[in-house]
Amino acid sequence: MRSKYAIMLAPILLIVMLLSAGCKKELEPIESEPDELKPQVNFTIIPATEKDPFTFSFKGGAINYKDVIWSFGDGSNAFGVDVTHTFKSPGVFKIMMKAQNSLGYWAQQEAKITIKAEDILDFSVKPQPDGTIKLEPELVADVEEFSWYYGENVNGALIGSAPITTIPELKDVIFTYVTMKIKTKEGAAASISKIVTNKGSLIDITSNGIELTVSKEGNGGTTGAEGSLKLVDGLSSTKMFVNSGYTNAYWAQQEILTPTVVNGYIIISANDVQDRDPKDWDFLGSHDGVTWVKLDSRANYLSPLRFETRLFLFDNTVAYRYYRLNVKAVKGGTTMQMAEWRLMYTK
Ligand SMILES: [Ca+2]
Repeated sequence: MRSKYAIMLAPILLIVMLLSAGCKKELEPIESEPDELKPQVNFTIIPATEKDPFTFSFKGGAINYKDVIWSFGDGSNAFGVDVTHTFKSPGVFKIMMKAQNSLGYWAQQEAKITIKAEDILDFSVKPQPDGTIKLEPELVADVEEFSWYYGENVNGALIGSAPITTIPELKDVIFTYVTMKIKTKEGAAASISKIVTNKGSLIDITSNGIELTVSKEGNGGTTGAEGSLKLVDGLSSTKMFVNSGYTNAYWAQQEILTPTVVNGYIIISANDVQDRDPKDWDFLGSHDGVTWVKLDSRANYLSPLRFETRLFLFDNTVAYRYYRLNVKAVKGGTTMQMAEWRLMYTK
């Protein structure tokens, strides 16, 4: 019996190290070998079906145990070796299987499940000939309930609950957020939001990998607290600030690694001093960074609002590699600032 225990100890210790989990119960030092062999566990995760992306089967392997408890990282538990669980929302969940014998010895294994809303649901934005905008789900999951909202989440005004829905042409605003929420037969819910325009949904290209160059660097240099990279960092709370010597001849340029059709851009005003805002500018495209085509032009475009997101759309069907914002005048003075400048296209 002694030799058998010694033989069994080696693999058990290995499992303890691998799983950081096996353990003997505390406060009760065991002088002699246990009467019962220590538990071992392992499990595999099997997604239910593509139509039900929230449900998983957990096939456990356990020996030398009395009880098995699972925790799914969403506040719920289950008992038994083989279990099935439906998560109620997207998220990152830590799964843990723990087996315990009658002496209090236990072993456990952990794993992680990630459920992303964007992998499960999407919707298309289709402008109609009469100006209205059709919203149509594109789904992987079987869905029982739909709801559509204005805004970046489900707290906005309810648009409707039909699978395919239509909103009026945008007249007072150039863009609006729309959120689609779905609920599955198993009771799981998820939502996804898009920026909607009269030309389709708005896609931000700036985050896809661009190289920024500027004719005059911002405060503190490229990576400074108010340097040029703050123009494209995705944060309206940070700004590029040319703190002296703005001479009505500033440009910023984005090189897109894969030439892409751009038919819009966003400028977000900075936190303070409206005089520093661009007032007159051109937006240009180029294949080679040498010869430029003017795609959009704005004059006397001013807003007293701070941190304001302004979207400018224009017609373009050519995929350029370079896009440039050529600021020809600020509201006043010799300094200039912008919180963000982002390239967009609609689809
Ligand atoms: Ca910024």
